[in-house]
Amino acid sequence: MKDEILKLLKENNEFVSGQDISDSLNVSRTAIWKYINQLREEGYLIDSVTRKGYKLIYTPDILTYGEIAEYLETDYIGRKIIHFDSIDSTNIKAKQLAAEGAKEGTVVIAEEQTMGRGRLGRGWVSPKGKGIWMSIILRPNIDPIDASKVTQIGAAAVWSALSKVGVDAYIKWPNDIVLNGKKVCGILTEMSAELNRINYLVIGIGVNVNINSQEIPKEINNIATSIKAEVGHDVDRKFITAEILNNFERFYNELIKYGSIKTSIEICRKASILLGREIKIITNKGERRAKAIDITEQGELLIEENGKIEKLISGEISVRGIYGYV
Ligand code: BT5
Repeated sequence: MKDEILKLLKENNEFVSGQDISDSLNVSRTAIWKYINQLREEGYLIDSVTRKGYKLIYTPDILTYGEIAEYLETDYIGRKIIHFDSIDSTNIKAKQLAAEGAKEGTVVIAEEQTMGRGRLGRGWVSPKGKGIWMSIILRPNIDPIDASKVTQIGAAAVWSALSKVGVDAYIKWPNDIVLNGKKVCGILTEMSAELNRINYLVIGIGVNVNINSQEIPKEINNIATSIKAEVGHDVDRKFITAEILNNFERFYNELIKYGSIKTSIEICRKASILLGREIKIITNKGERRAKAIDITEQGELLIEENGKIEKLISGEISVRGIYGYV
C-alpha cells in the first residue's frame, strides 16, 4: 500500500487530498497518515496541508521497490524487494530468507553493507548510498554442478545494463566487471544444495556506482574504481538496478526454460577482457600461465597451456595491465 500511495503522489505534481487517496486505493485516512510518515522516515519530503492533502516535494536516492518499479519490466525477479538502510551483508540476509522459504526472484538490497563479502572469505567495500549492493534469491531446477552458470548470467546482465547507460566495460571471467582496467563490479554466487538438487542459490551483485575516487579505500585504490570515478558524474542507481534485474530475468529464463545460457555467453565472450591473452591462473596449489582461448556454452573458461586445452569452471585469473598486475 505504501508503494501505491507513493505512486499516486508521483503521478500528481499537485496536492492530492486524503479523501482522493482513500477513495482510489480503498484505504483509511489513518492508514494513509501512517504510510506517509513511513515514507518521510525513508527520506521523502511530503507536504501536508489541511483541506488540500499531500504533495510530494522531494524523492530520496534510495533503492526501494517504490523507486525502482517504474523501470522494472520483469515478471518475478525484483517484484519483491526487501530494502535495508544498513545491513551486514545482503548475501547473508538473502540466504537466511531463502532458508525460511522466500520466493524465487526475491531481492535483498541495502544502501550500505557493514560486512560485505567477496569470495573465499574476502571483504567487499560497500559505502552508503554509493553503490548497488543486492542479492537475488533463485530456486533453479538444475544440477548443482551448473550453479556457476548463474554467475555468467549475472555478469552479462550487469555488463548490458552498464552498456545501456553508455558505460563501456569489460567482463573478466568469472565474476568481475572491469572499467578502464579496474574492478567496478563483483559477483558472489552462493548455494545450498543436496547431491543432485539445489535448495536455493543466492547471487550477490556489488556495483560501485557513485563512489568518488578519493573515497575508494587506499587498500583497493589500485584495483577498484566506480562508474562516477570514470565518467566524472553521478549516474542513476535506480535505473541501473532495474536494468540489471530486467536483463537478469531474460537471461535466467533461458536457463530454466531451455537449459541454455547462450545469450549470456555471447555477451561474456564479446565483452571478455581475457580471450586471446596470456593469463595467470592462481589456485591454492600455486600459479600457472596459460592462454585464454574461449568461454564455452557451459560458461567454462577454455585455456591452452603448452598445446594442451583445458576447461576451468571457476578460478582466480590475473592479466597483465589489469588491476595493476604487470
Ligand atoms: C567478489 O569477490 O568480487 C564478489 C563481490 C560481491 C559483492 C556483493 S555486494 C552484494 C552481495 N552481498 C555481499 O556481501 N556480497 C555481494 P572477489 O572476487 O573475491 O573480490 C573481492 C576483492 O575485491 C577484495 O579482496 C578486494 O581486493 C576487492 N574489493 C573489495 N571491495 C571492492 C569494491 N567495492 N570494488 C572493487 N573491488 C573491491
